[in-house]
Formats: sequence, structure tokens, C-alpha cells
Amino acid sequence: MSQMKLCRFQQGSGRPRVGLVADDATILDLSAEGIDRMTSLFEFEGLAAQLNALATQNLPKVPLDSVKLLAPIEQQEVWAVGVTYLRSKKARMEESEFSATAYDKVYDAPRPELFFKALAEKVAGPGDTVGIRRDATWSVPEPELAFVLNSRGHIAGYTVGNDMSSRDIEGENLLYLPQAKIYNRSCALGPFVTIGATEADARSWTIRIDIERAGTGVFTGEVSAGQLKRRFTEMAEYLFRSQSFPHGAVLLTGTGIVPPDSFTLQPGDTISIGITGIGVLENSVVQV
Ligand code: DO4
Ligand code: MG
Repeated sequence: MSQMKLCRFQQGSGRPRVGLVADDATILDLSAEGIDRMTSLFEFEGLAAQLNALATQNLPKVPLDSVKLLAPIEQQEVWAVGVTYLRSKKARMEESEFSATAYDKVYDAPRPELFFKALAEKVAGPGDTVGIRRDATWSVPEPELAFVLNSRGHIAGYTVGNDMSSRDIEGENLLYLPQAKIYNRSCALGPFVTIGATEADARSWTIRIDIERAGTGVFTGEVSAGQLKRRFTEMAEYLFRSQSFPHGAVLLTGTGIVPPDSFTLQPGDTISIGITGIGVLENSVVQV
């Protein structure tokens, strides 16, 4: 059974619909089957098999270049895990002498760092703008593999995430983390949700980022998702401890790519984050 990709899309000012990716240029409109929301699909444990079966039906075909892809999220909260790659631990320890011990400890501790990131309605989708704070001097994207979790805390699929961050604010004092992480347009997700991939499949994927300024590349980085320190079920299980998510949740799993300290994003930059096995999420930067 092959992996399948789902998306949310809109044609003109029409209502958001759910699509099944047929090939690089075509999606199948699942609203013809009465499927209008992704969240309910994520509750099926055998979803990949059902989507494989649906792909053989005569569903209406929609050219991908005729739609606007939307962030693949409906009512879920977005949360994030931090310091899950060695590169992230090193960068945070260097950014702040004050907080170095905390980052060092959390990398090895059984309990992961988990933080709230965004409400669904605040998430930017493919082609939307992402924000850098006007009171920050050091802003970076964080390209991350994101779990799409159902209400039972099971991984229903994977998408591409950007955990936009203000490193000067985070570095000044650990207690400023929510301000460094949660502000307008600080989270982007998309373009697709890959269904039917195991942890081993996802660990074989490569995460890549390319940042361009006025058409010229200013930063490129790559990491294997296999370098993620924590097991996938462990991260999901901690999020769902003593906390329920009736609509499920999206969990960003941490960054393994950190631009050099001399780099900060500027308005107008374009950020492309690709994860093999999912797709490429592109956004341009605005000041918020
Ligand atoms: O505690 C700082 C944030 C860590 C983070 O977002 C990451 O490692 O990706
Ligand atoms: Mg992060």
C-alpha cells in the first residue's frame, strides 16, 4: 500500500475543500465523496488503505495550478518540541550563557520541552507570508517535521512546519520564550499531509531549507530527520499527558538546522522548506 498525500485547497473565493494528491499536477476533490474536513479523516486508523481505495474511484480532477493550497489544519492547536537535535542544543547554549544549563539538561532529560505554538486560525499556509517581530533583531525560520495527531494522540500523518523564532528575545531570558515563539504569522504549515508513512520511513527523509533575498540564495541547510533524538511516540505521548485534544493537534518536532549567528531574516526574504516524502512549503517574510 502506497503513501498518500492530502491537502486543503480553495478555488477562487469558494469554500475550503479537501483534496487527495493524484500526481504533481492534479488533486482529486474529496468533497465529491462528502468529505469536507480533514480532521475526521485523521480519526481512521486504516486511513492510507481507504485513501488508496478512494484514488481508484472516478473523483473530479482539479489542476493543482488552479487552486490556492491552504494550511492543512482546521481546529487543531499547534504545539512544538524543542532541543531535539544536537545542532539545536548547541545553538541555544551558545546564544545564552544564562539559559545554557536548561538547554543542556532538557536534551537528555526524559521529559521533553513542549511549548504551545499557535491556534489553527493563526497558521500561515503555502504562499502566505510569515512574520518577523518588529522588536526583534535576530529572526530565523526553524524548518521542522510536523506530526498531525488525531484525538487519541496517534500520528495520522506528517507535514512540513516552520517554527519562526526571535533568537535575541529567546536568548535574553528563557522566560521570554513565548514572546520569541508566539506572535502574528509565526507558524507556517503545508503544503501536504503524508499518510501511511511509518517512523522508519519518516526518519529516512531529508529536511532542507533555502532562503533567498532579492533572488539570491543567502542560506541553505539540510539535515536528516533520522537525527531526531526522541522517538516519535514518546513526543506524542508527552503532549497528550493530562491534556486532551478533541480535534487532535499538530506537533512540530524541533529544528536540526540553524543558520549562522550572523544571519537574520529580512522583510521580502523567501523561505522554502522541503521534506522529501512530503513537499515544499514556501513563504515570504513580512515584519509584524
Ligand atoms: O527552547 C527553545 C526552542 C527550541 C526549538 O524550537 C527547537 O529546538 O526547534
Ligand atoms: Mg523549533
